[in-house]
Amino acid sequence: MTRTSLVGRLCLLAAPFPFLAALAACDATMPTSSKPAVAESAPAVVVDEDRSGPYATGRSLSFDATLLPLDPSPVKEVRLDASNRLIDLAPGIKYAAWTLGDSVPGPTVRARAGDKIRFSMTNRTNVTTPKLRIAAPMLHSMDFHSALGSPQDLFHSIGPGQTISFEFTPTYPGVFMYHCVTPPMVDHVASGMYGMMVVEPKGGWPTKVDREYVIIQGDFYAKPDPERRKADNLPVYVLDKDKALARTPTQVVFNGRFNGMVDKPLVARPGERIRLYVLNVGPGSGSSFHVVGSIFDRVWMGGNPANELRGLQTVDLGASSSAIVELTVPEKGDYIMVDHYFANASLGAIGLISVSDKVPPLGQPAEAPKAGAPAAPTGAAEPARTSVLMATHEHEPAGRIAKESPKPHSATLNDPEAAKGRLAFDSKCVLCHSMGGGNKVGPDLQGVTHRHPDAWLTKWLLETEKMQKSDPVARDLVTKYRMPMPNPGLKAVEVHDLLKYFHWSDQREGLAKN
Ligand code: HEC
Ligand SMILES: [Cu+2]
Repeated sequence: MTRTSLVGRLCLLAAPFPFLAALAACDATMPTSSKPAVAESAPAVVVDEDRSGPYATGRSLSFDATLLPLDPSPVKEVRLDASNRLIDLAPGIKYAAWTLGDSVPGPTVRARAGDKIRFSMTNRTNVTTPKLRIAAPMLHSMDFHSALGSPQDLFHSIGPGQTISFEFTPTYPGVFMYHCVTPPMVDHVASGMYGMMVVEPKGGWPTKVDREYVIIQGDFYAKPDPERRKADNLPVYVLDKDKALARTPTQVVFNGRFNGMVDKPLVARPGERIRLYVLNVGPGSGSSFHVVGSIFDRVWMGGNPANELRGLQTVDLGASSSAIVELTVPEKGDYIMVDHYFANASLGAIGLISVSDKVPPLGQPAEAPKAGAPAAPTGAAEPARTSVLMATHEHEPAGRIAKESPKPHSATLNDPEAAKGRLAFDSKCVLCHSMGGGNKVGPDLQGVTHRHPDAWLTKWLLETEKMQKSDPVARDLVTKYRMPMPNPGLKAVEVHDLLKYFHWSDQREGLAKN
């Protein structure tokens, strides 16, 4: 009982967009133009059909930073539905995201030049689910940068309860963005409606690597919900349009999470060669992608091996620009992936490649997956894939590598002030302090409320230099830790929130011991 309407008819005014010549017998990196243009594919079809079931399906999809191997089938069914979903953008920040495929970023599509992509999308933005979704019914669409065709036809907007389907055949290899293209575009992209499509050359990549990962950088502009809605007792955040237009992000993140891959590092073994598929979505920030401790042996701009550069320290990526970078990680250590526009790194664009002998060798699945452990990197068979899928979809708290105690972090924190304090701690203090994970540059702050009264802590955080000179307890600490803590530059209210967080953490610790 579906009414079919050919969207193409609505777009008669749109000038026909000639298709470029397409592949068949083409060189690995370029579609050949020696063949006549391919026939235009059938116009997109829109039907009034409100489908249920999973929001993202297809054997070519990866739901995590780990890029799964190519699915050999020459026809790829891809379904990515438009949805609204609260995501854990940063500690204490439940952001009301708009998505394609129900995650930010959407799942990564992997195909080969010449494959047929059979795409469909249902607009499911009228669904409310307690704690997870706040309905925000509106038009959405899908624009694959890897597709050639009339935008007015393929990338047509559909309303809630409608389904659009179209087919296309990617011709150029590369790392392409997909996104919602419904106006105002800045709202839809800044709210999370984007993802990556990887198109391999016909003959595969010219180099061999041990592991493949996806890094998608995007910026967020969050403000507290004017309607003061809550989820899991935490305040909901929504798009701050003024900030988006001014290009002053509140978070800049890899793969949809503030400091995402610090919590849950990518993994490799010493000496391995890694291929990173890097996309900077924007929409407001550039990215100067760098990996501390390594050099990009090869860089393919746009992800096309025809555009090869060698021995680079960074790749500079504007909005919707991409690259494949290959690097080796010579010895064990934590290699830091960072946007070298450090303001962006401080807003969350940072992650780790954790290199150690403990990582299972290739082709050997990880032993019994420990709770929260990073998923088996390559060659993962079907079960691993499902678990990756579920982990991403339910937005479980990311597991930490065991060197830091996960206890206080994975617990729910109901007091919003304490939650803000934890957010401040995670962004401004974790470089030098842990909470229960042992001393770093500065002391472990677990138990700090038992060591100092609140008045002392407040003074320490606001007038750090003065205390280091005049207060005997502070002087002893400086002597012991051999480096004066820099004044963290906090406002009184931030100090208040931090103390709330410290008390919460110490109370929990007390409970755990009794
Ligand atoms: C660049 C490193 C660095 C950063 C960043 C930093 N600290 Fe410190 N912190 C230290 C060091 C080192 C000490 C030990 C005293 C000293 O040497 O000044 C210290 C001491 C402390 C103490 C006293 C701890 C005790 O056990 O007596 C507190 C409390 C503290 N820091 C809180 C914070 C908070 C909160 C933040 C974030 C807003 C922060 N620090 C950021 C380095 C740092
Ligand atoms: Cu949209």
